[in-house]
Amino acid sequence: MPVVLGYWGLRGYGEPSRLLLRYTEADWEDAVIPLTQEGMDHWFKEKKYNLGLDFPNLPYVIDGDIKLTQSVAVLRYLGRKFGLAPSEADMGRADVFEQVISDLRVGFNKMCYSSPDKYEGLKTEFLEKLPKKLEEIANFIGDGPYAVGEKLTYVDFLALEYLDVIATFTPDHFKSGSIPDYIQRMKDLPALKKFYESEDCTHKSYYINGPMATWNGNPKKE
Ligand SMILES: N[C@@H](CCC(=O)N[C@@H](CS)C(=O)NCC(=O)O)C(=O)O
Repeated sequence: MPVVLGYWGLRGYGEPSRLLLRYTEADWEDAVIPLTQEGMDHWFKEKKYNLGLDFPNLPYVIDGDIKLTQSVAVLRYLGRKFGLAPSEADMGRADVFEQVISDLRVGFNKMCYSSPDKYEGLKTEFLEKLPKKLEEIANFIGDGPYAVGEKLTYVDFLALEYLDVIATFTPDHFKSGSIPDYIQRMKDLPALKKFYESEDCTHKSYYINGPMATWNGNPKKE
């Protein structure tokens, strides 16, 4: 039975797990819930409470009897399953990095999902604080090649996606240095390269955030 990953037809909080699964080339099902009225009704009225999830939400992963939600818990589970967990010695640094990248995305989303009247103020604040945060992340990654050193781990898929999203929002902050090198190194991993370069790469059509967000990353508008 393939691993099933359920999430909306957008990048959002589900994409790091999708990237990890694409990297493994495992047998997995991308259970996409379309962003249509029908898709949303189907999720909220029929599916959400009938999958046996303890805390019904999106994204979810179902792997046989294992049924999990919470995007980072899902990603960690997949990391352990596919040999992408950090070593015991690197676990502390991986945990810190995971939280740093998650905080960055939460702050970014607060701005993106703010009402249009608050958006510009929050954007100015976000962009003012960003260089320091990126400098710390760049120093942490250093020459890598991966976030916690030689071994590729699940936190790299979180960082790849969330840094790439912020680079889409503000490309000027990602012109050179160890972060763009790191993003490119990840994108060049064979299975990921195939995905990013494919004709039907979902990043060419998927919104980054929900369409209702003030900044939703609609690729057709970028
Ligand atoms: N902390 C949760 C947040 C999950 C969440 O907010 N999911 C949103 C999309 S990003 C959703 O639409 N969930 C579907 C629902 O509420 O049924 C996580 O990281 O997974």
